[in-house]
Amino acid sequence: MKKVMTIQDISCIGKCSLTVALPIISAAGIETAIVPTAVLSTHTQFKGFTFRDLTDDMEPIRDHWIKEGFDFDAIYTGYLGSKRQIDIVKSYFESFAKPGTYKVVDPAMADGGKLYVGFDEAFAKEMAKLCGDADIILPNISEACFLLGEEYPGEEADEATVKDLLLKLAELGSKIVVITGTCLDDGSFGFIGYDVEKKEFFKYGTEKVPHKSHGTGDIFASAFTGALVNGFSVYDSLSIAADYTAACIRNSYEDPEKVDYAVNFELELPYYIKRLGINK
Ligand code: PXL
Repeated sequence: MKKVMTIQDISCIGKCSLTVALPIISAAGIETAIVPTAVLSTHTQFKGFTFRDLTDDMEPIRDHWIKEGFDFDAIYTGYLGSKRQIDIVKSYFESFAKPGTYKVVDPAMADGGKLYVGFDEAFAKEMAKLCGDADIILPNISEACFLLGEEYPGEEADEATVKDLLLKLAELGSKIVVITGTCLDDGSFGFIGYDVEKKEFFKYGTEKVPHKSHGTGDIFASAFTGALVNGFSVYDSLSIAADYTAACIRNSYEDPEKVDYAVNFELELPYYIKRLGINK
C-alpha cells in the first residue's frame, strides 16, 4: 500500500485540515499517517475557538518515526500554527523525503484577501520559504499574494493577472505552482498552474457554483495528493481534484440542510473513488 504523511491541524468541528485529509486520502486507498499540529474546537471562522498547540509533540513524533524507519510516497502539509512549526516541517522534509517522494505544500492561511485569525505577514514570509522546498504548491489567490507581498487583485482576477502571480511564485523554488479557486476567462472556475521546468502554463475549469466555504482548499489538496500517489499525472490529479471539489460544493449548494461552515465532501466520496478507478 502507498503511504502519505499529512501535517496539519485537527479542527474538531469544521470539516477542514485533518478531518478531510484523513478520510479523502484513505478513500483513495492510501495509508494516511497524520502529524496533528494543533487541536481546535472548531476552525477559525467561529468565534471563541479553543487552540491547543502541539508544536512540542512534532519533533518527538518525527524522531520516533526516524527510528522506526518509516517512509512515505508523499508528504502533504496544510494549515500550520506558527513559524516554529514551519521550521519543524522543513526537518520532516529533510528526514523523510527520498527521491520520488512528492512534497505538496498547501499554504493554508488566507482567503478573500485576508489572513486567517492568528497569522501575520511575517508568518506568510516564512511559509514562502517552505514553498521553496516543495515540489508542488497549491495556494489560492489570497495566499499567493501574501506569499509574494503583492496586492490582492480580488477573487475575479483575470488569467493574465493570475499568470503574472504564478511566474513570481515560481521564483520561490518549487517545481510546479498552481493557483486554485481562480475564475478562467471563459467564465469557468478552476485552477491555473505553471510547470517551471517545461516553462508551460496549464489550466482547467468547471462550472462555477455560487457557493463559498471554508475547507474547500483542503478538499482540493487532499484529493490531488490521493490521485497523484495513485499514479495519475500532476495535471490529471489536479483535474480530478477540481471536479471532486466542484461536486462537493454543488452538493452543499443544492442541500437545503447545508451547514454554513463547510461542504458535503462525504457525500461525493463515491464519485472521487470512481474517478480514481478504485474498486473496479
Ligand atoms: O481550511 C483551512 C483551515 C484549516 N485549519 C483551520 C482553519 C482553516 C480555515 O479557516 O481555520 C484551523
